[in-house]
Amino acid sequence: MAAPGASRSASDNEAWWKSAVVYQIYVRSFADTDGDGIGDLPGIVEHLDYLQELGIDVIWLSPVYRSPQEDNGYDVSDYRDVDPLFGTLEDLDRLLAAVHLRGMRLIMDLVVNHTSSQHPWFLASRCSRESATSEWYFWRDARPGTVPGEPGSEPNNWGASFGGSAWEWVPERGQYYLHLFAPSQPDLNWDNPDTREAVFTMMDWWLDRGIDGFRMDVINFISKDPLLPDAPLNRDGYGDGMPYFSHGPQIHAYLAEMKRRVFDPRPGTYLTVGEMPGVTPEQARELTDQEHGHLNMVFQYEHVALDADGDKWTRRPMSVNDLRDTLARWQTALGDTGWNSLYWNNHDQPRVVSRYGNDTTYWRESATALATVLHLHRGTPYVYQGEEIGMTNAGFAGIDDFRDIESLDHYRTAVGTHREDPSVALDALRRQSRDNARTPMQWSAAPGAGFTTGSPWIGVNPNHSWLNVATQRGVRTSIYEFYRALIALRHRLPVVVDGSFAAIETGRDQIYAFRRHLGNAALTVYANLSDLPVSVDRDDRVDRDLVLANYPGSRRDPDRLEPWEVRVYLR
Ligand code: TEU
Repeated sequence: MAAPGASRSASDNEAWWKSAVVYQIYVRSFADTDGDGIGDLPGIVEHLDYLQELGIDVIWLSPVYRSPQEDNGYDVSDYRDVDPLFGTLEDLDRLLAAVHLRGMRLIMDLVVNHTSSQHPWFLASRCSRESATSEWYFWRDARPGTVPGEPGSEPNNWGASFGGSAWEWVPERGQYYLHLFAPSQPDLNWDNPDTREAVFTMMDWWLDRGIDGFRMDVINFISKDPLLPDAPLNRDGYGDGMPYFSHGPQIHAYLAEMKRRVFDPRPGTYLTVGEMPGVTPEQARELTDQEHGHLNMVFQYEHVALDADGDKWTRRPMSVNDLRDTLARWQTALGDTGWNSLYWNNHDQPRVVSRYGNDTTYWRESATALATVLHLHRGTPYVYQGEEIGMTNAGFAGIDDFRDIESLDHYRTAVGTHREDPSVALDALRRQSRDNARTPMQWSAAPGAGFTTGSPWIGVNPNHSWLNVATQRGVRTSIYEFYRALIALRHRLPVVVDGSFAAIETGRDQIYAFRRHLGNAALTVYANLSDLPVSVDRDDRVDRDLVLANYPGSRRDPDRLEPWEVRVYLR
C-alpha cells in the first residue's frame, strides 16, 4: 500500500536511530487548534518548523488511537483509527507526510500488553467461553473453596497498578480477568498464537502506512508465569506480582517472533524502543544486543526511582552519588554490545528540573546541566515536550486540579482507606504525580499559554507568563537555545554518537564527570550537580577546547565549578 507518508527520507539501511534525537509529544497537551481545550494532530503540524529548528529527528506520538481515555489513550479500543478528540486518520496521514517532507520520522506508541475493556476483542471475550477471542485475555476461576465475586476469591493476590486487586469478576462468564493496570485495561494473553498474530498484523498495517517504528508500552510484561502464583505482600496489602509478570519465560521468544514476523521482512530500518519497568542492565544488554537482540533500545527505570522509598509516593532524598552511579553503570553495562535510551522526562514522570534540579534559584543552570549530562551520554536521547524550555512541576493547589487515574486513585486510597492526612497525600501528588508532566505546552504568555484559546483539559502552569517558548526562542542564554546547541553537537561530532564511555573519578561527591573517546577525539563533561560551588582538577592535556558551557565566560575560573555549572571540552 502506498500511503501518503510512505516515502522515506534518509538511507534506509543504516542504524539511523543511533544518531537520532527523539521528541515525545503527549498530544492532548501539545497544541489545540479547534478550541476544545485538548491538543490535536493539526496542532502538531503547526509546530513542525519549531521541532525542526530544535534539531529533532524523530517524533514519538503518545497514543492517539480510539480510546475511552480512562488512562489518556493507554486503553485502546480500536488500534486502526484515530480518536476524534485528536482528529482523523487523514490528519495523521497529513502529519506523517509533513514530518517526512522535513526529513524527520515518526513513531507510534504500541500499547499491546492490554487493550481497553471496550475493545471488541474483549467485549466478545467477556461474553462467552465460546467466542472467537475467548482465550485472548487471562481468564481464571475463583480461588477454590471461596464464593466467586467476593473479596478474597480472586485467583491470586496481585494488586493492580492503579489500585485494588488485579482481578475483576465477570458474572456473564463466571470468571475473573487479569488487569495489571486499571480494570478498564484487561491484559492480553500473548501465550495464545492468534493474539500475537492479531497484534503483528496490526503493526504491519501501521508500518505499511509509512510510520518509522514503535515505542512499546510495558512490553516486558507480555509474558507471564503461566501459574500466576501468589506473591509476597506489598505495603498496600496486595501481592507484588512483578517477579511473575515481568520478563517472563517467553519474553525472548515473543520479541524474537515479532522481529522475525514484522520487521525483518521489510527493507527499511525501524526504531523500536521497549518500555520496561524493572529491567536490569543485564537483561537490557541482551535485549538490545546489536547482533542478536530483538529491540533497538529499552527504557529502563533505575535513574527515575532514586527519590522513591519503596513506592513512588514515599520520598527519600536523591543522592548525587546514586544518580552518578546508576547512570555510569548503565553506560558501562550496555557498552558497545547493546544500546541505551536516554531520558529524564516523559508523560509519567515529574519534571526533572523540579525533581533532581533546582527550579527556583538555579532553574536555568540546573535544567541545562541535567540536559548536558543526558545528551552527551552514549545512546539515543529523548526530549519530552516542554523539557527544552525547562518546564517545571505543576504546583497544583488541590485535588480537583489533578486528572490522572493513578493520582486520583492514590488520593482516594491514602485519604479514604488509610486515613492519611489530606495535606500529606497532596504533597506526595505535587511531587510525584504524572499530571506534573501533562500540563499544557507553554508556547507563549497568552491566557491559554498559546496552547488553546478554549478552556484547557488540565490547568496551565501559571509560570507560563515568563516560562514559555516565545521568551526563549532566539535568546542566546535560554534553555531552549542550549538544547539546540546540545543537539547540534550530537549531529556535528561523531564522538557523541559513537564514542566509548568512561566515568572520571574526581573525588568530589557533587561532580559527575565522564569522557567519551573515538579515535583521537576525546569529549569530556564536567557537571556540578549541586547548589554549591566546588573545585575540580581537570586534565589540561585532554580538556583543550571548551565547546559548551552553561555559565557566561566572565565568571569562568577554570578550576572551580559554580552551582550546576557544566563544561564540555573537546580534544
Ligand atoms: O507506563 C508503565 C508504567 O509502569 C507506569 O504506569 C508506571 O507504573 C507509573 O507511571 C508509575 O507511577 C505505561 C505508560 O507509559 C503509562 O502512561 C500507562 O499508564 C501504563 O503503561 C499503562 O498502559
